[in-house]
Amino acid sequence: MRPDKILNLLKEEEKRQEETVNMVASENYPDMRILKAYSSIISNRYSEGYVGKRYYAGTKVVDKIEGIAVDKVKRLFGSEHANVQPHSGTQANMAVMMSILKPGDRILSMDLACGGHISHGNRLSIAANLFKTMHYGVDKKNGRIDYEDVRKKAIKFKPSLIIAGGSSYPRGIDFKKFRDICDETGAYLLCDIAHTAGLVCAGLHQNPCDFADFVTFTTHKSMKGPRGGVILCKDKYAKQIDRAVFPGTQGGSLNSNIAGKAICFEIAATGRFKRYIKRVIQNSRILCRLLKERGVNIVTNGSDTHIILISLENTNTNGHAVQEALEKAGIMSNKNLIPFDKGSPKKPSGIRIGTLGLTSRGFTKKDIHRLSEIISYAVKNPEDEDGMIKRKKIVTKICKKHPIYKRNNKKC
Ligand code: DSN
Repeated sequence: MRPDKILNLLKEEEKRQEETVNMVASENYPDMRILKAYSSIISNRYSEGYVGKRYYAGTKVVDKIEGIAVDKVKRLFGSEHANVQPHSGTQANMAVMMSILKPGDRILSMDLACGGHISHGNRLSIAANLFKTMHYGVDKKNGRIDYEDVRKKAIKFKPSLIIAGGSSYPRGIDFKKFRDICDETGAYLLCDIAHTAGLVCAGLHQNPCDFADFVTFTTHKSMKGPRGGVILCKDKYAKQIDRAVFPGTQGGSLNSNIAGKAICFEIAATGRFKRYIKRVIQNSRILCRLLKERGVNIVTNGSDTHIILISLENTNTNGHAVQEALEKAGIMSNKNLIPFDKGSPKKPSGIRIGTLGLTSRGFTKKDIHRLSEIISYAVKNPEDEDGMIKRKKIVTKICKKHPIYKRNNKKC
């Protein structure tokens, strides 16, 4: 194989991204300057260790970049300490667990089907081999976290760590209530804001740094940055967190990602970013309303974030079939479990969509209106291949109006 083959495939992917709508709730388009930093020569360097304490020579510039990233993210969230080296959100969560728990300790976290995350001690994660996990769920009537149930489970299970947050919970989370439960039961509190970190920066979600012992997040979702994870914590945990990341659970840091993170944190502090997040939430609410008007069921009956979880319960289809139908129309989404799902992870009863990417591209209300027609058609007629292919023309036309990178990503 010639290396050109891969470069050509990258061009093919660029075309695919430009011509389709990415409604995967965990993905976004970073600023071009971030992409540039991300694929730069700084990735040639090893820099194991931390700023001023490296195991390699020639890390003067790397130190400056990581120092800027750490300072900026601390200021952004009002945190005492930050570690910007985790390669991903899962790595960040693992490092927090390894920093404070011993094998056999207990974790209380949100059930995956109710919106949690695999890395929160789900039976499929490595954490499940080391720690005992109990999950809390949501209220069957409204799909929202039942804080009294979390409290009762914490009193009974006596966990060392309680985790708030996840990857498909569409509503805001009351971290203060989690803090109170942790104080009552003596547990550490980890808030995983992988999805909502950008909303926190924009002041449109409660800031967990006011309540949590540890906060983890990823930089590539609502933060609109490079792929990667971050851990925030109080100074008193700084040493053990840093040790748990390197050398505990990771080797050399990805300097190019850290350079991208530094730019991402700079942008996230601007008024333009705040306005972008506001539009993300507005678009999510508009889309929820339009889908409901077209008879589509939404878990929790709406959203406070960019995440919309469509329920296919009581229909004769499943998330896999709808995901495939939407892809034929040029809309990317992902099948997802919903609370109390009777299906399986491969054929769950939900489909998760989000408004981060389309808002970055500047989709208008009219565009969202058209998308709502296509999504509701796919939910009701996933087998109609011709119908979906016909609708792809509409999607391609909308996409052409809103290129991702042609304007140097000047528009947020
Ligand atoms: N895979 C991410 C998501 O889709 O939310 C979480 O790790």
